[in-house]
Amino acid sequence: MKKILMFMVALLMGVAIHAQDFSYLRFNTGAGSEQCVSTDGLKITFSNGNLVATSNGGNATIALSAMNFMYFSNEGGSSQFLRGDVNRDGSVNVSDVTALINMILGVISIDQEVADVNNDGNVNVSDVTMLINIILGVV
Ligand SMILES: [Ca+2]
Ligand SMILES: [Ca+2]
Repeated sequence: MKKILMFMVALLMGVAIHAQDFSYLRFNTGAGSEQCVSTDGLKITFSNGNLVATSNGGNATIALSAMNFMYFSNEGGSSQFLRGDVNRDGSVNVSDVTALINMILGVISIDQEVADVNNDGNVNVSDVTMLINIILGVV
């Protein structure tokens, strides 16, 4: 019994050390949509159905209902964006609705990665609805 316990402790410590070898924790919230935070000072809490990750290298708030999976990686950046931040200015607000509508109307070119807010593979009015719900805090 004692041996099994020691083995489990060793296994848990092994996992902890392994996770610290990676620089980023990435969150996949659907096709092509990922956010990442640094593992430096990483702290994960849960509130109101959201996973809230804070670190010395950025923060992320992800609705658990939208989360596919999360994983440790040394890859940061590239596909890092806020869901609903259609104009990629770092915040989600009414200007993103304007940008999204302009993309749908063909006024500006579609940025598929950020414009497909509900991750169904298409950019259409349902993404506008989803974006407004995000801004209103419904989802
Ligand atoms: Ca924005
Ligand atoms: Ca869509």
